[in-house]
Amino acid sequence: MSRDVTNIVIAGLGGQGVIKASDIIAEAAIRAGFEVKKSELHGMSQRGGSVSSDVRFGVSVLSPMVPTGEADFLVVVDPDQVGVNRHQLRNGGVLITPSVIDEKQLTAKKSLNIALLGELSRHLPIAEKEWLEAIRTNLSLKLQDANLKAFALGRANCGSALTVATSAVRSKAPVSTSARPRHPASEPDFIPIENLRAVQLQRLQFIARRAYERVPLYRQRMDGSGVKPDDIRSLDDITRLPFTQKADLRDTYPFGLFASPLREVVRLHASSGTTGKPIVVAYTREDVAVWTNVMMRAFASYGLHEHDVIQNAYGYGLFTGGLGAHYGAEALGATVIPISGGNTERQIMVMKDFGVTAICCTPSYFLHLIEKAREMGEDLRQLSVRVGVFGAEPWTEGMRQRIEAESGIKAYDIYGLSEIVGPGVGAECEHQCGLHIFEDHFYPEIVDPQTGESLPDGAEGELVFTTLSKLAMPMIRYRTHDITALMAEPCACGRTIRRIRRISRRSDDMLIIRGVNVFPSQIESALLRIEQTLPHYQIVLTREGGLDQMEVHVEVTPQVFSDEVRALEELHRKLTHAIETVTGIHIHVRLVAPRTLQRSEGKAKRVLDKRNEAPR
Ligand code: DLL
Repeated sequence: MSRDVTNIVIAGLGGQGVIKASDIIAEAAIRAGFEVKKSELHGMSQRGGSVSSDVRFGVSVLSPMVPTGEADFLVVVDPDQVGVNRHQLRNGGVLITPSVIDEKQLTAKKSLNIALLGELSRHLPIAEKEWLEAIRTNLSLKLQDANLKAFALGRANCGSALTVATSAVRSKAPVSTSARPRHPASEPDFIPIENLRAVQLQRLQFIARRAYERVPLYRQRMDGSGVKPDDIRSLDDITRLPFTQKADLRDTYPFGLFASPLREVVRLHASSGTTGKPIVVAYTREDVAVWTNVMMRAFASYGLHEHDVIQNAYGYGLFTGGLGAHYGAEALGATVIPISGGNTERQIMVMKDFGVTAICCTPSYFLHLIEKAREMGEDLRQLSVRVGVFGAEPWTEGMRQRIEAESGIKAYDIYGLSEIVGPGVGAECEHQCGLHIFEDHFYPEIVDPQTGESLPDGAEGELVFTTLSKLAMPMIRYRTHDITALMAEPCACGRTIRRIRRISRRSDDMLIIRGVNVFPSQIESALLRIEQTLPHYQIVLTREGGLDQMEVHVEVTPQVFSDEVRALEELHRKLTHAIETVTGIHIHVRLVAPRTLQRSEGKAKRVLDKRNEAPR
């Protein structure tokens, strides 16, 4: 975030004048010639619940929301609200609480908010006369006198505000066992749980209201199930909101779920559906900023930093992978090579000549890169590349081990989907044990894929997300079809944001073969246990005499392929046995020569379904 912008968060309870104070800051800054953006989060303000407001000013300000951990000033009107808001403050930021004011000197207790503004005003490049004018314009005549006095009291204070080191602020966070120093971009991942839950609730209430007020489909759904945004009083109330499905995006194609007018939308992406029209997703400038922030946090959790050279081989274009990773890597300060997918020989050349230290692409494409490098006489283990950022498709632990052994890099998982933001919804940390969800922006739930009922932590089910801050296209309880479980137990890295287990399958990639449920990931993990195979495979489905048949095509290593028939037969037997054992059905294995199966530059196509083609 540019230091040319000043970030202020003001927080308190309903009735304490938080919003009024933020209006005054905004007006004073406008009078001083700055561009100002402001956003508000109401808890149950009428009932004395928490309220906070962000004010940002500078020469040019893009987003109204202060990113978590980036507030230069945190002004808290109610001392009890310090704890839940401290995570907002950047390292070295200034905390202003009622303790800086001698309240006995206030002529009206209600003017505490304005006294705190007096203290704040001493730190800001805005002349006193602008403040006084802003107070006069925002308050009725009868309140002006007491408040102008309160302002003067705060302004006369001398140096009592606290400059806070973030490490002190976060003293409640579990101590990280990791030896690696924490990257500053990762700070929001470590916020105390109770603060995180408070932020989530405020954002959930905000987004439920925005969706209800601006998107007809959400309003109809909520009205239909008898729930109003005001009914969301706790995070558990999220289950009262209706689900959203991919079909809703198709039915409202192209822009029907947008909550912002097109003039506020700065980017569109689209995800090609399996049938017909793509689904379209939209971002305001603020949404792009959030996306950049979570992608930067993902890179930071892999141990990357500004000295890294990142080759971004995710496709640039309507696919979210390319631009999503690009913006995050740039924000980290790394050197980004926007090579996009394809032209594999050039990828190897660039990796070698540009001293690449990290690469982003699908795991299947990386396997292809390893293979191509070998053909070109290069060994990736000898190059400087040490980190892979792999996602966009399911891959197994076995696949990770193969990749790491054959390339010498650390292969990290990254998860995301266009509907929620793109890549950067979740990412592994150095422990490679589940993906941390950036849940300050994307609220995860696990539900039973059949009944939609909520499932407890640890239970496997379908992942559902609610976007907590996306303005252009809020997603309320979006059914991802991705199958996983929430891991609520603390991670050794100390991050407080929860993890999900690696996603090995989707509820809709289940193949039903003669009544038995089979998943491609089962086949992948079985064949990766057998040494003489390459991790390239394809599942071909056919129908013979009305019965489904499954054939698994597996590439074998060049050595085996040139071996005598007996060795091939032995391998064939081992593979058939391994796959039949995990799937429980009779299958055919076909061993194929190295490099016969088609390679993909993006997501691999693991299943070729020919069941509806003319009979063989
Ligand atoms: O694939 C976004 C992305 C780009 C993620 C680059 C990671 C890296 P979609 O094209 O909309 O978006 O596809 C989303 O891909 O619902 C999952 O089924 C699958 N998927 C994505 N990441 C993973 C992963 C991008 N790490 C769909 N593991 C999701 C397993 C994944 N499946």
